[in-house]
Amino acid sequence: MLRRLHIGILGVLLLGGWGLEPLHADTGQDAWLRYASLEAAARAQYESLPANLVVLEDSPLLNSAQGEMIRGVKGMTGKTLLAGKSVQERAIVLGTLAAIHAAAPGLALPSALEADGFWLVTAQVRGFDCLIVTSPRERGVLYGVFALLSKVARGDNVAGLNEVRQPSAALRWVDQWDNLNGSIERGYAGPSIFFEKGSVRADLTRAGEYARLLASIGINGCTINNVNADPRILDDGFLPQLARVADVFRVWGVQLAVSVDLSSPKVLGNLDSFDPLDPRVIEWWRTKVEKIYRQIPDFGGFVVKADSEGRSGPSSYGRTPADAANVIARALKPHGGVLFYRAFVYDHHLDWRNLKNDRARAAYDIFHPLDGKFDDNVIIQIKYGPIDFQAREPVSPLLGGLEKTNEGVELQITQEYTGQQRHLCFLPTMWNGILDFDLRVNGHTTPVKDLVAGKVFHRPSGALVGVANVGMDANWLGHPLAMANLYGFGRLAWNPNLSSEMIAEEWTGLTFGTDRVVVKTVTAMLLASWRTYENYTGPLGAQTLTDITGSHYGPGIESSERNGWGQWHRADHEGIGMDRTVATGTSFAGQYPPAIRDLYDSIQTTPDELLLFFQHVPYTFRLHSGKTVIQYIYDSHYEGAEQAADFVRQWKSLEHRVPDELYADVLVRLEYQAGHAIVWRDAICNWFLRTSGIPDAKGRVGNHPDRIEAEEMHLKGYSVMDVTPWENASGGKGIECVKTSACTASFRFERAAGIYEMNVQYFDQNNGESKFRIFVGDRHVDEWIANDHFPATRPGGDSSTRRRISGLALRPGDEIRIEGIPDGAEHAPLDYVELRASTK
Ligand code: GCV
Repeated sequence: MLRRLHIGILGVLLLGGWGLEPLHADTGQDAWLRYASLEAAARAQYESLPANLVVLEDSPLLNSAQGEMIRGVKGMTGKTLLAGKSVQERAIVLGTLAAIHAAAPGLALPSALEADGFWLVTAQVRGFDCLIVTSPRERGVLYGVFALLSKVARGDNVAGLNEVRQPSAALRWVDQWDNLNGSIERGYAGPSIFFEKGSVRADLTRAGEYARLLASIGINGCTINNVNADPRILDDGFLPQLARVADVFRVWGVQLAVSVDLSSPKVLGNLDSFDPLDPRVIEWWRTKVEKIYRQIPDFGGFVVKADSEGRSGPSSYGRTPADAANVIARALKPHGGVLFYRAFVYDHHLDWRNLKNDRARAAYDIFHPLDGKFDDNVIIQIKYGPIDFQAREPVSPLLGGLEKTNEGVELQITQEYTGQQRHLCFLPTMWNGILDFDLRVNGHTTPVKDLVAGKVFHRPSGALVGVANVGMDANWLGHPLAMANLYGFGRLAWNPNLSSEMIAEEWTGLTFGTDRVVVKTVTAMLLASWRTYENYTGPLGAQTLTDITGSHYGPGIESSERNGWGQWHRADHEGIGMDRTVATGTSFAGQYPPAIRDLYDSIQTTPDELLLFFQHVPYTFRLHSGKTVIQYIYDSHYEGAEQAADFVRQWKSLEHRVPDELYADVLVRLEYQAGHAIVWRDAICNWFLRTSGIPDAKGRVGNHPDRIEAEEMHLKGYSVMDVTPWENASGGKGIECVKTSACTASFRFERAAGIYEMNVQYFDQNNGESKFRIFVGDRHVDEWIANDHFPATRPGGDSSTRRRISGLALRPGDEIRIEGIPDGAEHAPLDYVELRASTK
């Protein structure tokens, strides 16, 4: 999390000097359910809403629906609805179809409404004009209430409503990767809301609030623990704790599920085997599941990660994933539970020297031959791409490779490879492309959204699963704008036909209110952000060129190469890309239905954005755009960094239009992102320049006239260090203060007198809190403590960050001095200083 406010001298003056009323504090806890008071004009149109609320049945879920309706209307209009049990006058009426039918027998109900779907309609009940929210099930009524409130919050007309909404897929789940000790794998927003020190938290308030948020976007299941599952989750003693979570979920219609480890019968059950076909193992699963349902009657089911990244699996006994999945699914079946078996199964010890090896092939190679062998309550959970949540991947061919098996797509809300919630990256834009992608199975129109809804092959189940990883941070995901991804996932899981534009606008309106300038600006930023992130990180489908074996955060271009993990881009001095064609490559392209295979198999037809995923080409290869690959790499990285800088400018236009704390919080993050985009840009451009030997036609790469390298300054106490990999520091080097308690680095300013912006590029590790002080001559102009939390214990691309000092008056001959005071293992490391004449 970024917790320091980078507000330079001018920034401080501006913030303090505007004299406008600060907008009220907003921690982000209520997310898109703020129910903020509507402006007078917007409120006027809801004057005619009935003053009464009738809930026809009594149940915990309908109580939630009732409470939500009252809370929402009160917050937005100031009116308190009068609750009742029967219609005596005009009312908002909530009830299942059966109850509505009993209350208004003459009303023709929509026949096609299923399960979680709902109907919002204005109709007469007992002779009174009512606004009815109904569904076959109570959960659908709750969804209807949220939909109605969302309309009001966004100023939609609710007079004369007649709207049926039906979810596309039956199962719309989120997975949390929470560990029992309270940490979260790939979580970027504080500790778990479910677990603490090996147990379920005593206080589950946040878990309940999370369930409410999930319900508001139609999510009906949540797996609360890491797919790298701790077997103790199934310990008999743990089940009552799980039941407590189920209790806080139930009132919001969210079913509890857990990830399980396949070796549990052995590790936990003291058997000498976990062979899925061993009768004792079968019995163990049966008994365990029975015990769960005795305590949690509406338990959702299990998620299994097996034979993957070191997890135990059926291969230990020569069994297939179908053998393993069915045994557990049969235990769940009598209780109505489902089993998600993840297709993320691959060998991470591949021989990288063998050019035919390809991790991308694994899911299809393993699961396609098993099509039809899985029981009906098994869903194969397939990551959207064949690798692993990269910023750009083709759609997994397995999504088109199962006709007699249920399947679900797994999307990643937590931004593991897309900036870890320090960078703005709105993912529904990418998800639209995935869900709309037509795999042409059997030569027909078969978009992913229909395949995963089970519509194409008339499967009993279909699913969209999002890995969410919210944490205890008040605003759930760390970056205030990251919640657009959770919201967007839920909306797309319900209706995959929604466009990212619609989602962005909806979310912005709900989160920030209806100020058109705010909605327009934030929506534009969100919509540009995924492509921007891709631009300054990984080009042309080469995948995110990040530190694959470590943090998955900053640049780490060669980390993917010469190891068994198989995320290779195979860049050398001549060219780049994985040859995955049928004729000369790994044949991965051949896993797609013919029309798509042909598209990706030919270098002429492979879309530019995926070129390097499918083809190995020389740097001089010309894209469809006419640009060479190498020039595209340079240009896209410069464009990306420029776009990231533009987010700062766009956000600044919203000062005093969004709450002050939120404004400042987002600004800090966007400024950091703009700086980190430069770190990415330079690392990648410099690496490709050195590797290819081909200069940037625009002369930018390697030329930084405004930069003063720290290693070239006058050093007192500081020593020069090599940074590895070299491309993650300007010039491959930085300076560190190792031997003394304080060091200085100084240089003379020799440019024209004027007002300058100075960026100090330094490294902020998480194993110390160094202090920096800046002087111009005797003038103390700034100081700060390097106490951000980046995933780094040494200087490099993960820890590289910048401090901006604006409005700095400089004259030729001035001495600029940086004083570094090390702390712990962080040696006040510095990379460079950049001075730009201020445009103001
Ligand atoms: C939970 C990637 C992530 C792992 C994750 C794994 C998975 O490899 O880096 O943290 O494990 O995917 O999806 O199982």
